[in-house]
Amino acid sequence: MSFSFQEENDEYEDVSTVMVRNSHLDLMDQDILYHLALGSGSHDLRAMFGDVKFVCMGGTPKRMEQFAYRLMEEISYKIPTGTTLQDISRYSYRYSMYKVGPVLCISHGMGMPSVGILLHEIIKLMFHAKVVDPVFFRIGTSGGIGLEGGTVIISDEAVDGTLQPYLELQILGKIVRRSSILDKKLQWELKSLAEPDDPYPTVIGKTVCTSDFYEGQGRMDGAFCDFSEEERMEYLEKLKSNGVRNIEMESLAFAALTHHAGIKAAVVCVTLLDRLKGDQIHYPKEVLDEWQQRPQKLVCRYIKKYLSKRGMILNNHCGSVNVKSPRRFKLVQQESESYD
Ligand code: R2B
Ligand code: URA
Repeated sequence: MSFSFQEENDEYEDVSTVMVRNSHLDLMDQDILYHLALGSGSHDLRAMFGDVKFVCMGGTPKRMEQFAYRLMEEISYKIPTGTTLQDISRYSYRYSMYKVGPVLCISHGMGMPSVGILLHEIIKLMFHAKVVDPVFFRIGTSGGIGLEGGTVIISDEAVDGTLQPYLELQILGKIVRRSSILDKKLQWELKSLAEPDDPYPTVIGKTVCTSDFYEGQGRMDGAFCDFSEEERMEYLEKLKSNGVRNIEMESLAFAALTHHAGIKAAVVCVTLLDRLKGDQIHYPKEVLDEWQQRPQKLVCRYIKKYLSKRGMILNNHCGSVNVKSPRRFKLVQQESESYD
C-alpha cells in the first residue's frame, strides 16, 4: 500500500475542520486558554497559529524543546536573525509549547488528566485559529510487552487496563464513554518511513493505557503491591496474547479526544524495557536519551516528507519554510506509485 498527499481545494476555507462540539463557546466574548497562557481576546490566534498543520505532543518540556530544534534542522526552518525559539506557554508554568513553522511541539505532562486538559485547550486553539485538517502525534515512552528496550511502537489501538477501547469519563456524576480510535492509514504511512538501516525494530500494535505507573501497570516495585509474581505474569501474558505491545499512560485520552474532535492522530512510543522481564528501568541515561529520540525521528520523517511534497522546504539547511498561505491537502491512497 502506498500514499501521497494531494491538494484538496484551490480555495482555502475560512473555518476550521476541528470540531469543538460545544455551543456555549459561541456565547462567550472571549475564551481564555488558561493552561497555555493564551486567549482569544488577548491574542490574535488566527495570525499566530492559522498555519499549523502538525501538533506533536510528548511528556516532558525538555524533550519537546529538543524535538523543536530537531525539526528546525530537518525542515530547514530559519527564525529571524536575533530571535530564538521561545516557549509560547512559559507564563502558564504548566505546559511548554514551541512553534516551528507549521509544527507545534507541546509537552503534555504525565497521565490522562494532564493530556486531557491540554487537548481541550489545543483543540479549541485549532478551532479559534481556523486550522484545517491538522494531524496530531503523541511521541513518548512506554514499557514493552515481549519487546526489547529501544523498540518503536506505532499504536493501532489504545485500550484501558481491562482491554476496553474507550475512555471513561465521569461527567456530572455519570460515566461517559468516548471511543479511542486512531487513524489506520496514518499508522501505515509512519511504518513505511522506518528505514532498513534503523538499528531497531518499528512495529504496529495495541497499546494499553493505565492511570498509574506502578500497581496499574502490574509493577511489584511501587510503595504498595497486593498481588503475587504469578498474578503479575498472568496479566502481562494475557496482554501479550491479546496483541498488546506496550503500556503507557496517555494514549487512551489522546486517541479518544482527538477522535471526538475529528482530528487525525497517531501515537508513537519507544519501549524503555521489556515488562515480561522486569519492572525497573535500569539502562544508562545516554542509552535512554538515544532511545527517546527514535519516535521523534519517525515523526520528523513524516513531517519532512509532507512539507517536501508541498514545496514548503526551500532547500537543505539554508532555506526557510514557506508557511504564509495555509492551504488544504488531503492524503490519497495510490495504487501504483510508491509513497517514497
Ligand atoms: C510514559 O512515561 C511516563 C511514566 O514514566 C508516562 O507519561 C508515560 O506514558
Ligand atoms: N512509561 C510507562 O508508562 N511505563 C513504562 O514501563 C515505561 C515508561
